[in-house]
Amino acid sequence: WLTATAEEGNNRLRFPDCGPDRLGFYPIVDSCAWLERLLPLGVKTCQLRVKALRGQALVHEIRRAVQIARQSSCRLFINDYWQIAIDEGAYGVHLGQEDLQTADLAAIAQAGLRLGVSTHCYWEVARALALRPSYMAVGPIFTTQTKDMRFAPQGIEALRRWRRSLSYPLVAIGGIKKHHIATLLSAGADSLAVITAVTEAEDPEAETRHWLQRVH
Ligand code: TZP
Ligand code: MG
Repeated sequence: WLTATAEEGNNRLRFPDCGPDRLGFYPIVDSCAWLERLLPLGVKTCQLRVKALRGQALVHEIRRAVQIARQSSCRLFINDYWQIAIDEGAYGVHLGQEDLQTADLAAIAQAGLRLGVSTHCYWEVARALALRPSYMAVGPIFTTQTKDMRFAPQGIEALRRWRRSLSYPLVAIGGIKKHHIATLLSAGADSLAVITAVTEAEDPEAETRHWLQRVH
């Protein structure tokens, strides 16, 4: 499978890059209501990660998310639902390793959507590399309660190591809080992706402003 993917990657598939600006602060949210709160503050990279909707409700949510993101010139990545992301003209798609086995990667590339890929260990990075994605997410950097993880935290050292050998934009994810910002940026992260740091903050707007000032 890896060989087939590599051939596709080398001969055919081309995922656009994410432009000259670093992806920077990258909140991951589960609804348009969150996008409406955060994007007007100046968030320029975001992910819609919906787990609770199906059918038409899901399509409508993604459609509206794409519109909201366009109004704020925000690079919106849709988690998992690559076909709806294509149909609705999203900026990009974010896929986990399991999704890579079923998603139509050629269709995503042909539609001109960016591809972000989750990686949790050496082998997953190797597999992702064959696809030449628009960015690679590396995680979990720290322990996270947000997602059931069968992988141990990789720590800052892993990020530093990947930075030395990879020229891809690297998105650090997993258990990241404000006090990690400086260390992760100096370890070479181009972007810091967070869920609970923002969604469970006492004042998510103030929290977002803080992250935006420090991560870009
Ligand atoms: N992928 C790796 S860790 C993670 C995902 C989706 C969860 C990140 O959430 P939090 O709350 O920022 O740890
Ligand atoms: Mg997935």
